[in-house]
Amino acid sequence: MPGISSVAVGIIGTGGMGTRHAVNLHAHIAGAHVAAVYDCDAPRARQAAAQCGSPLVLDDPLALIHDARVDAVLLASPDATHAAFVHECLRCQKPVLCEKPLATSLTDAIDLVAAEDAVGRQLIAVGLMRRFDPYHLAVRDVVTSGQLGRPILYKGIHRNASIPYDARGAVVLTNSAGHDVDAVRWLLGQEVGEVFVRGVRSHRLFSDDAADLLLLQLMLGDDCLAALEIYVGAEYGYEVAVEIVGERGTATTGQPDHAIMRWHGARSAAVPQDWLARFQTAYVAELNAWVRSVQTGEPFAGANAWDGAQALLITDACVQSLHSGQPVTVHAPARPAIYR
Ligand code: ISE
Repeated sequence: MPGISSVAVGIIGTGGMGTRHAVNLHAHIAGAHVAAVYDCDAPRARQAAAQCGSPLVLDDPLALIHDARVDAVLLASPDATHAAFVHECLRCQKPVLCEKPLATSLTDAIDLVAAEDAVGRQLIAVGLMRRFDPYHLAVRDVVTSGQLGRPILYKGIHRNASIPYDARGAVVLTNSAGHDVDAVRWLLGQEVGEVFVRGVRSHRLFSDDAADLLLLQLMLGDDCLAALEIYVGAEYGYEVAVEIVGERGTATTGQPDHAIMRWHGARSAAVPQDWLARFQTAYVAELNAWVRSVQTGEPFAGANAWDGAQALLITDACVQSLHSGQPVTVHAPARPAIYR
């Protein structure tokens, strides 16, 4: 779509994340506007529309994808619907920003990569927004500058205040840990070769099969480790942090700046309660980069379908490890030319 002055975006799914994207697009992104929205809950779609310039409210997601008034699609519907909608976007060759995960099964993700490869150019962007977070970008700059020497350990924490879905380990891995394994690949510039995962339920009142606190141990090449805590029932708030240990030093994501308050004999700082608050800057930067890529026809600077599929390849191995109690080897397939 090179030359287009304002990209008409159709949004599928206007829950918390979709509405945040709609409002961000409307309020913060030059060169794009919300042209249409769809949600299976029509009043919710109308509510979102009222907050982003009163675009069309459509009652069929496939009609939205095919609508000639929509140039590009932003997908924030439930995870299980992603693969089918992305396929539809590829069929009519429309750029799509799909919230993570790209799909809920590895097979579906591999099919999407093959379908995009057959189209011959990148149309799929995946919403792995940590790649646009200023704190993560600062760490990446230090790592790629070589000042720390060779990275030898990635330590990550990822805590959610409450569980937004069922707390079984497989869902936690696909829906939440996908961010972490993507951040490992992106920050270290290396592929994961082996995973080992343990999980427990954090609260005894959770069902017996809950595993909302997971420890992931990853091996990258022969000489680099990653240790990830994924804890989605943390109650006190939402936190994501990373420390990279190199041969000669470390780099850590500073926490977002909040006022330190001294009051009633205590010193405290607020903790964000969810990802919408913690990653607002990243969501806006991600949208900006996506809109520019649609306007210029250049590949998106964030995660592409290949990255989305790699996240599923690794979390799929993590599910196997969690269930078997054994380390699992990850075999990365050859990367198609359009992603090189
Ligand atoms: C949620 O879907 C997100 O994308 C958040 O960034 C993540 O922290 C959370 O665990 C997911 O459920």
